Amino acid sequence: MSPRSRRRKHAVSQLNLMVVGFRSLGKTSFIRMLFETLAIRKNSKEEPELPASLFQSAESVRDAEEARTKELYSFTLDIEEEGEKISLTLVDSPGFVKDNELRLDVQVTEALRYIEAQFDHTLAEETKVKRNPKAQDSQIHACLYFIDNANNGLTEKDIRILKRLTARVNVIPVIAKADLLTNTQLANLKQAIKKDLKTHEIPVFDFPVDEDDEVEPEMAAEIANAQSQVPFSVIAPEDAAITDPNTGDRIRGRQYAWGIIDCLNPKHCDFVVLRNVLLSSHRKLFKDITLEVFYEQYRTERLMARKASKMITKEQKKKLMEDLSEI
Ligand SMILES: Nc1nc2c(ncn2[C@@H]2O[C@H](COP(=O)(O)OP(=O)(O)OP(=O)(O)O)[C@@H](O)[C@H]2O)c(=O)[nH]1
Ligand SMILES: [Mg+2]
Repeated sequence: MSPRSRRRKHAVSQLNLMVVGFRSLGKTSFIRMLFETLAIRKNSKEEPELPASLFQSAESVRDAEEARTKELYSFTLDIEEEGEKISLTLVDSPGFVKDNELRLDVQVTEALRYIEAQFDHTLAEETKVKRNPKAQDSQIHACLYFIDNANNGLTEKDIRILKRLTARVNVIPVIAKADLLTNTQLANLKQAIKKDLKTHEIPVFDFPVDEDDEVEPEMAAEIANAQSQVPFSVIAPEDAAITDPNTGDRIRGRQYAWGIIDCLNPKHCDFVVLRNVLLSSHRKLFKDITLEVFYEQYRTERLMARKASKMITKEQKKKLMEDLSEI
């Protein structure tokens, strides 16, 4: 093995994911479920500092207020996915409020500011004379937008938020708490959301298929399957220990009088498909689009703004000189 390929084999890929959406839709529960299914690398040098919310579900906290995510937080895990080493950062954010337009706008701006601040890190690194080759990529590569399944599609507020988010980040729409919907209701809601996205020309991540790229048939089928599931439905498990009555195995799910939901069963929800899209099949594409489209766009805007402010100063300076000469 050449040193180069050995280096590549050990290379760690950075992936940064964020969740946003209105209050109490299951964002933190989703992060907890994702965390529970990850293969954490034991050889990592330092133990990651993990938030308490990962070990205590909202169901087990009596006070609903206590369970609410109060501020944006992130944590990083060294994981291994299909033989690849990934440094995964998950960013959880406070739920948007529905009944205060002004506050909602501020909250969306805060989420966007966080995303832009990560671009600023790259920008600062790029402009350094001596760049750090080990600089971390903190850009948000994909953002899951949680949609309330109580509505018949996207609301006016969803549309407004999505328009702002899709200008800065790969957005993946998600229907949370899909256990509350029947099959028909879920199918109808998915259709309605797809239609709303199209009508309002909201460019959420759309699983592009590169015609020139030689994709293996198995992979092409996987991509087509993932694309057909958008918006992805997810169900978070309850805390109770549930065992499969046939095999006795532990199930991450929800138990009802009439049966058991297995959150990891693709027939019950799209969690496994979504997880694969995020961590494996589309990981590189998310990163490429973030750097080549969203970062480039942000960088251009920043440079133009800088140039404009310089021009204003020049003009102002000229006017000042003229004013002075008139005295
Ligand atoms: N039925 C059902 N309940 C869920 C599901 N996911 C989460 N919940 C419940 O919904 C409530 C809110 O869950 P959280 O994960 O705290 O929601 P959140 O979006 O992080 O809430 P905020 O941080 O306040 O915005 C809790 O009582 C969860 O147990 C689900 O898939 N199905
Ligand atoms: Mg939360």
